Amino acid sequence: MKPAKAALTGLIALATALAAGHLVAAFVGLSASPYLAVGNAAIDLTPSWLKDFAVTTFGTADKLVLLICMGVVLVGIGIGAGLASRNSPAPGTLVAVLLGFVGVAAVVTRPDVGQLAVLAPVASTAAGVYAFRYLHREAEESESRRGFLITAGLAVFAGVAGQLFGSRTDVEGSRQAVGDLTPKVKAPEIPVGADFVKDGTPSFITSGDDFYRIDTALSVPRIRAEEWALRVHGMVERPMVLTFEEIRSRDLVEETVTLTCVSNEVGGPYISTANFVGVRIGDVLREAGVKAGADQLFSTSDDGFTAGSPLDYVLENGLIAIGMNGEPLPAEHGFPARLVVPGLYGYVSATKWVTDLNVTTFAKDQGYWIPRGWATRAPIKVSSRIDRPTRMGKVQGKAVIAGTAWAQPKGVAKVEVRIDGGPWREAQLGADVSDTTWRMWRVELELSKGSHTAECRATDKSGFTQDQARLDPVPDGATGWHSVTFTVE
Ligand SMILES: Nc1nc2c(c(=O)[nH]1)N[C@H]1C(S)=C(S)[C@@H](COP(=O)(O)O)O[C@H]1N2
Ligand SMILES: [Mo]
Repeated sequence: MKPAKAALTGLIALATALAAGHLVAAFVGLSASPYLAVGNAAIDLTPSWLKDFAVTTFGTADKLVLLICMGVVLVGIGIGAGLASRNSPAPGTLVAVLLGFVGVAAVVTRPDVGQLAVLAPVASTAAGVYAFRYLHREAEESESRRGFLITAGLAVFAGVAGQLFGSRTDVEGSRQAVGDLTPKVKAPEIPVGADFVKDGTPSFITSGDDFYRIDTALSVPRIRAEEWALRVHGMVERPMVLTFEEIRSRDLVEETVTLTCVSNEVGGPYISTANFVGVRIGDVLREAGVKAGADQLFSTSDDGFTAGSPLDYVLENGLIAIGMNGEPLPAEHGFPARLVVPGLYGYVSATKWVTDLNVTTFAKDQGYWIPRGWATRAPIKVSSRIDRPTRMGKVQGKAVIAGTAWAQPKGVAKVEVRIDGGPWREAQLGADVSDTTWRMWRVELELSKGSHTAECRATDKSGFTQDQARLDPVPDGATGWHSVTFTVE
């Protein structure tokens, strides 16, 4: 068999296998699709250093990079298997079966799919083996390309059909049907002068589209509010199951909260602010009746992600949120419901697509990131960031330095700026909105022409000034003063 034909045999068989798996997954749960399941398993198994490298290098595109890398590896395997089978179909068949095992293993270890899910990788393996052996025979017996074209066509059809059926869960329709979420207690209006957008800070409230997104999900969980429920159980007197309607018909409160990711490097972008609407976690837990001895609220997402928060803290702070900026939560940010706890980094508190609240102990249960090297307790550290000038940026005439500072839940009391290691100067602060949100700042300086370095540091309302020592995000959040070098022209 010609090498080109042999390679094509492997490639088309592989595409057929993946497409067949994707099509079956559309009916048993899209995350059972072998490609996505292997990707998700890879994310869960990735050693922390590699994950940190991926996040630092690719930011939130890390998952796209993973899918592309997997694609490249698979194309390599497909071509390799085809070439190895020039004399006999046995090697390619073996490769198909081995890949099938990987798919089955990835799917059965997914926490977010039912028992039927295994049908997807099984169908995938069967289709792969069958297609490969069929194409191999065609290639040996005839010069015609018909068999190849038909198989490739079927693969494309199955893949597209799977994608269409799999995403048919009408999340948008369900969001629309939720309609207005009118809080009984509204968050105070954001006063003018809360941000300095003209000077380069972000706007005080981040829109849903601009809100940073961090999660381990390769495909956004698609859940309709009508089918969703929240289970509250564990060390409680009265376990409960709350439907979406039951939550929304309670007295809703609105809070302006700045969410912060522990992976944020000094000066990094993983921080945003929104008006969240929901019910207080404490109200629900008190109704369930927390038993003595419990110290952790362990929340689980529909996709298996888990987070553990200090129970005493969430009894007083935080929401089971169903709304964001006047609308139901966007799908990427947790629709139908998520937790939002001001003052704790997202990985120990902000579970999106939350379906389960377990009142337990830190000794008994560990959240997703804890065995991966991150701290069990992770209150947000006082920090500040220079937004303008940007690194290596140019400033004409008078220099305005502007940025952001945060110290949830204590609140920011002061931000200082110094130039070229000189004396600290106090910056003008934006209007004080809430201790659970960030605070913008600006300072105007006359600087000589040439290169300068600005540094900033924030002090919280208890008088604590952020640490100068540069620490990495692992294990419990970065520290250090952000510094930016720029040129005055
Ligand atoms: N289900 C789920 N919830 C999650 C995560 C996740 O990976 N899966 N990541 C957490 C982390 S690390 C952060 S910082 C916040 C980010 O919330 P956002 O994407 O709405 O900004 O969500 C938290 N909730
Ligand atoms: Mo995070």
